Amino acid sequence: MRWMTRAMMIGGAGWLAGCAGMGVGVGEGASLGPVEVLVAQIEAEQGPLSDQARAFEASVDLDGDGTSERLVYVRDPSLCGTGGCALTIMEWRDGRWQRGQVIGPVELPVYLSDEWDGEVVIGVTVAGGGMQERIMALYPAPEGYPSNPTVPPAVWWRDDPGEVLIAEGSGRAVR
Ligand SMILES: [Ca+2]
Repeated sequence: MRWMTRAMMIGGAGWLAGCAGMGVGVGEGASLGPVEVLVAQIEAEQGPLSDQARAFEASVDLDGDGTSERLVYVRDPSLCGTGGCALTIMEWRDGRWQRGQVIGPVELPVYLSDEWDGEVVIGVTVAGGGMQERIMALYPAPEGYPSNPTVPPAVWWRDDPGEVLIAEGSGRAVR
């Protein structure tokens, strides 16, 4: 990768943008970050995101195995409904980022609890659709986290939700 770094320094942002596009086309997934992998998959399935698309991400070891997962939240008018957008758990497997569980609909912020029984409780904000805004706690189960935070087994998190994992203002433009 050293030549690439050097070329990027010489060639500047235009060259880098071209390279990233080529990387998707030839399957060089190992060089792509979790947001780029997810956005490429979403666009392949649902068409291009808008210019307003923003991505939010946070790194956390959800299962305590020593390898961090990434929580990725992509906000775009083409993806999101009145209740919010999807929160995707990206997992590092076989030398590349792969899409894991999808949780939604979710609004920001996303919270992280102290460890619960060795695993991490995710808190998500739910609102919209006539619902009062509240924070729902998602407890991990053997099959994963509850995929819909608006219904059980997600539970209303009435206590202090703890640390903010993904804040409203932390996103970046996807392109
Ligand atoms: Ca892990």
